[in-house]
Amino acid sequence: MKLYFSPLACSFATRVALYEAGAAATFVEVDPLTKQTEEGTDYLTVHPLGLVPALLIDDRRLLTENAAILQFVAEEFPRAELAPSDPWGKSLMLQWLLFIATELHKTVFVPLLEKIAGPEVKSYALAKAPLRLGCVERRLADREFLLDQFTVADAYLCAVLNWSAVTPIHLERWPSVHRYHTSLLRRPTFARAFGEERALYFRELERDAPGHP
Ligand SMILES: N[C@@H](CCC(=O)N[C@@H](CS)C(=O)NCC(=O)O)C(=O)O
Repeated sequence: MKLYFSPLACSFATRVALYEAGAAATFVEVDPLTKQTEEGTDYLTVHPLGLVPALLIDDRRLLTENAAILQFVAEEFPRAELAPSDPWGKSLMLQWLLFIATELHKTVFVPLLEKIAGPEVKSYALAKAPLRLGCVERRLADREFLLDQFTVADAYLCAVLNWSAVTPIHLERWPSVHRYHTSLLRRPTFARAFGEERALYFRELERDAPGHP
């Protein structure tokens, strides 16, 4: 399997899921600005939207959309127990994956991170944060993970919460969310993925800085 990723993007969740699963995978960096892969190819020929993650499963199958990829990894490696096995638990995990994707990732964080989004767009996104993070706060008040066990939804939520460091979202305002995020980053697979991608992220910033040849 080959994961196309950009450092500390939402593909961070897939990397963590692959580490948790003990999957044999290679990782190909995509520059989000130029859409060039580290292999020297144009990523738009892999994924027409140029978005990460994309998971090349074999020479016939390419999966896109983080929620779908995360579910695939959980199903493909059942012994890692990265998802519940009962219908209710599976549906709850899907509920959280979709909530994270649509209500947090795309509604709140993308506009805050997007360089071309103007102040009105950013205020709109910021105004959406308290209700949504409040939901997560209540969910996590008396539990370690989103569900009764660690799942790939936790990997996705962590990837999104990581972005609070570079946005005006201060997680301390939601103490259970803050505790959860801090504790996930201590988990060995997360710590490994974070350390690896953080180094690549700083290289990416340097490479894409204005004036850099
Ligand atoms: N719907 C996609 C969205 C993925 C997405 O937004 N990826 C971001 C990184 S977190 C990206 O590749 N952005 C580059 C761009 O917008 O050109 C999914 O859930 O996988």
